[in-house]
Amino acid sequence: MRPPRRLIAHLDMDAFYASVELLRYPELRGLPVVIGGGRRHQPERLADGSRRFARLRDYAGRGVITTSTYEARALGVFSAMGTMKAAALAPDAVLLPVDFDRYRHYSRRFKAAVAELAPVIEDRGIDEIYIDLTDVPGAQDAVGHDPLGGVRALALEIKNNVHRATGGLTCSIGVTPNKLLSKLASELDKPDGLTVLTMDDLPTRIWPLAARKVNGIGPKAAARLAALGVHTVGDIARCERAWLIEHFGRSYGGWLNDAAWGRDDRPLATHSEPVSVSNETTFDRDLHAVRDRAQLGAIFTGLCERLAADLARKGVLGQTIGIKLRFDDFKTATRDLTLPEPTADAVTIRRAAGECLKRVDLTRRLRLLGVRASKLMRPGEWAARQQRAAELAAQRAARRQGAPAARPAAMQEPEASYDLPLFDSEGPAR
Ligand code: TTP
Ligand code: MG
Ligand code: MG
Repeated sequence: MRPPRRLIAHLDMDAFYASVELLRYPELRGLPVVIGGGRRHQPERLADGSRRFARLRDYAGRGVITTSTYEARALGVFSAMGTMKAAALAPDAVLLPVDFDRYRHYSRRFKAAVAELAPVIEDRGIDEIYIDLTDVPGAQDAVGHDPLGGVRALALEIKNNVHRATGGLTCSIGVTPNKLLSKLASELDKPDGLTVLTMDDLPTRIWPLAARKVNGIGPKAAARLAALGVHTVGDIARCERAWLIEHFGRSYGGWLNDAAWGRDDRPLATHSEPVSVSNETTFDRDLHAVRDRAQLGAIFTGLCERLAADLARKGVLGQTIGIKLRFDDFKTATRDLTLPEPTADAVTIRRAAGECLKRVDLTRRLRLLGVRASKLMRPGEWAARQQRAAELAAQRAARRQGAPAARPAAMQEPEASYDLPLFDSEGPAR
């Protein structure tokens, strides 16, 4: 049997904050509305039961718009635009204050509605998620002559469930073989869109898009591409991989080539990484730092060894090592120490924890002892950071000498200012 083809969806809510506001102010449907005011722009209840809304023309200040309805977008008003500038474009548009609690509430609701139908979800922020539909029953089925009929029906069902669970919010979904393409596809038919693409659709649907649309091609990279005459995703696809690498470094140049050809095998990140790993023990009887020194020392070392093993099992290093003590009067003390580099080594952890212990008054007897590692990172992450720091230092040194630096081998990478796609620079996810 052939392995199932990957079916990855990206779902993004339509004009999210604005749409949530329209649920409570349905009389604003069809009007240009922008979200970005403060408390003083709260709608006023009039004697006859109707509401009076603030208008953009009344706005004075330096705020920016968080989002706008599609009617306001038609007037040129978009996210991140200065509110005064927006007021010049659409003076009659309704202005509403931001109500994050409400948006978070609806965010939880729509995600729960999706999870009822497809549980493998990567949370990408307040209004978007990736969903792995590969193994959802029916997703691989053909319907009539449509080989993608099953997944199309499933995506529609997800849209309907979101609509129902939120009391009327719409979203747009893109379904493709991977996250990179789905993120692009979900935007193609916004609002209330559903776009299902295969690799065959690459030339017609993806290549005409501006390079900047690709998640991982930021403004700087896009400008540099444009200066080289490369404007669309298709333009990138037509560039030789070696040429891209020559101009953008091995990692970013290679990635550009892969991205333009729709190659991306990143799995969904379905659980958030732990913030810390810890280990603690409560003693059978209270122990004294001096009188029970040997026993305490053994317990302490054992805790550090177990912590090191836990870190290794999770495949992470910790840069901050901390201890926790609880005394016979139930008071708790914590101390921590940040190391010059992260570790998962028992001896290093034991030494750092020992340093922390020296900073605690140990006259009272102890009930509990714990060690914790935080500031966790993957070994590769640390290596990449180190390399990056070295590159930056080399660039700075070169600039000081006023010469274009002879780039050392380790600098076949793009400059730090590029918007690296690998892989968690998807920007502030919304
Ligand atoms: P987006 O999904 O980028 O935008 P949107 O949902 O408003 O509209 P679209 O239909 O195009 O998806 O962002 C989600 C929410 O995040 C948005 O409703 C408001 C907030 N946001 C900001 O606060 N500032 C910003 O610059 C952007 C882009 C969004
Ligand atoms: Mg959105
Ligand atoms: Mg979004």
